[in-house]
Amino acid sequence: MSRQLFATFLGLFITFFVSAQDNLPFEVEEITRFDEPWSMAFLPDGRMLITEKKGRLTIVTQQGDKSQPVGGLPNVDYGGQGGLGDVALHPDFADNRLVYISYAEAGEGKVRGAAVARGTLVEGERSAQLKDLEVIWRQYPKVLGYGHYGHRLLFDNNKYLWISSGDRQKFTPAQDMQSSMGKVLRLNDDGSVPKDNPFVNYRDENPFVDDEAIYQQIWSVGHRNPLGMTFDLDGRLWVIEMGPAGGDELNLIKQGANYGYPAVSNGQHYDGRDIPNHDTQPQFAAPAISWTPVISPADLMVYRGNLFAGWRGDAFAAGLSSQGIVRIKFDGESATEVERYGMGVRIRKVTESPDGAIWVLEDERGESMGRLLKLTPRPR
Ligand SMILES: [Ca+2]
Repeated sequence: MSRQLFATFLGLFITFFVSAQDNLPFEVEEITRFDEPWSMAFLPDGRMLITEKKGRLTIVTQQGDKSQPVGGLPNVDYGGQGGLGDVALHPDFADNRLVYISYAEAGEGKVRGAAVARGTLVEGERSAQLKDLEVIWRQYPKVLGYGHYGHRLLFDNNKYLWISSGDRQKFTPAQDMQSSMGKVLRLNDDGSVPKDNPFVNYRDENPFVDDEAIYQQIWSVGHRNPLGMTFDLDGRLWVIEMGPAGGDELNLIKQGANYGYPAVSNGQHYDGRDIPNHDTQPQFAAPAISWTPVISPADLMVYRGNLFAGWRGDAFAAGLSSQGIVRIKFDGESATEVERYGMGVRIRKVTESPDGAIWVLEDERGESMGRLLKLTPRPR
């Protein structure tokens, strides 16, 4: 390409990018940058814990000052979609300093699976570490491949830990009660099983099922790659998942329900094989929203603040292939996409600081490539 042509393209690109940003209803401020950041959680003092897929956990101030990497983390199995994943604080973090992380863990041979560990965040003058790290959950079974770990973490007000567990691109395990793949799980904060989980007594009617430690964890069945989990203001649990070719889904999660994958989907397999649509088999819970073309949802949060007038209670989905943020409005048990904000880059994570600003991580690989952005209302 000639330099002149290149300059023309660059000019067009800048014009497009600047005008696109001008149309956004918020100011976008770059705070700092990371290498493949995956998730973040706000500490009570307003600083953030931020994960990077290669295995780094960092404490970051809202001005962008980074700590040394937090010590005591496990070896993560970095590759494909795997690596260090989510980070969440125990609801009583202010008292117990417990931090939960999810990550891809290598097994014997070439198999691997998601795992969740917790440790106590201990901060010295110049360093911090997760002390007494303890693995409290392992995706079962470990399988070949690098995809669809899921492993989003969420605590509710009753201190239950919710884990979204992807199908690891193996399809049928999402319907198998002897696998934790392709499920939404509910655990106690130490990884044990709550006695009122919906499938605690599953073996009474299914005597061939032998591994009670697995099916008792399950809250809902038939998910593909659920990457976003959030509660709405009324306490309903919503999960957003990547569909196959077409058919990304937002699902209202109900105890014991089956969301159909891979028996039904509004998308089709990547090799072109058809999957029956959701409406052909009403025994499976249908999505509240189904997206074709896909948005590739990587995260979901319900906005609880007041800084953005009129957005309280709305959900925001982070979009990878859609390179933006999707705003969703709820009406009881139904949901509608109301607006989409083009960011020009794959968005991995969207969350909220205690003051109501919206914080975003870009899904970009390479040292200092993925930006941490702070969004605040544009003055009118
Ligand atoms: Ca479904």
